[in-house]
Amino acid sequence: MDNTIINIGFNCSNEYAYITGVAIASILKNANIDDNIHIVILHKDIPIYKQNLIKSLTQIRPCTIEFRLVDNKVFADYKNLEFGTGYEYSNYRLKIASICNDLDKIIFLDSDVLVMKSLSLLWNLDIANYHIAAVCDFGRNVIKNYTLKDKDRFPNISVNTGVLLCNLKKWREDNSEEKIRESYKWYIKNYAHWPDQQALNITFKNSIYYLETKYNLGVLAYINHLYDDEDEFLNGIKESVILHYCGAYERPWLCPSAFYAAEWWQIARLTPFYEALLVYACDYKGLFMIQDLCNKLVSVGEDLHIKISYAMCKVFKFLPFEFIKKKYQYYKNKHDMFKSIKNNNWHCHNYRYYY
Ligand SMILES: [Mn+2]
Repeated sequence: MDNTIINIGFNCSNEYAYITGVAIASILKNANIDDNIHIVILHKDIPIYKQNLIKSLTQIRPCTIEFRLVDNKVFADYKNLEFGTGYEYSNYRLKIASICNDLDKIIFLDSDVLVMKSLSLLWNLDIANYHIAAVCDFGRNVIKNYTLKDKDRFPNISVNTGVLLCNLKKWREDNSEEKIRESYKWYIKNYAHWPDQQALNITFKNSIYYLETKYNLGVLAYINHLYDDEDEFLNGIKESVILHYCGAYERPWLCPSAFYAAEWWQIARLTPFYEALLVYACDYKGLFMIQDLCNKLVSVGEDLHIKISYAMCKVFKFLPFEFIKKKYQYYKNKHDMFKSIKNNNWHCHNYRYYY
């Protein structure tokens, strides 16, 4: 393995700084001894004292940690309908090729990840002929149905962009940022959800290198039955490289009793902001936030699809076919979960009884 510098990028807000810090601590704790790591954090508002605390994570293991201030004005065209203004930083990854114009390649990660192993194998994959490398999205059928009438604009299998390996040299050669901007503008005119992810899927439709599931494992998505193919997750978790706490709202920093939260807190304990994270988790407002978000999730209308599929499987489950029984169980789980959300019973206090 060569010893080139592994560039790893994050976008981050002041509010998420320590959570991103835990992701960084996990990279450092689990790196190989000869990994040469450079971390770039794109931000707009992280105060110096927090930057210094995050930089002190080099005590876990030597590396370089750099903060780059991004001008929000550059993102005036990227209004995020889903989250509103103030969340522009979630789109910073759409312009990494110009913000990081000194780098030819970068692993770009969401803040809600935990890295379990060295990223050197991921880094050394040959993606010279591709713009991005990413893992298939766990709930790609939901996304596919959501945008069905425009299906030709999207790749056959869409990817989750929480873990990205980007060929920035190719982005610059092909003027990809302009294309991403066009995709984004078209998307938000027609749809609301996941605009940054969808803009990348549209733009790089024919230039995606598909990564193994182990590089982006939606642990909460799995426990909430959001995986289209649960075996995909079960195979990937055996050799997990990156855990991703997406697709659900019981994040480990809000719900320390949730699935795979213990692993996250084990890393959090290595950081100088462990106590700050503890206090944050104790804040009961976190629980209301989860309920609120769950109710919004139901309003997306996904539950209608579940309801119909569940009713159909119920009728046919007596037939002697294993796959129908499997589908029935799958939709029953989902149906029960949505029912529980509707009754407002679904947050981390009863989470452990529920599963
Ligand atoms: Mn995420």
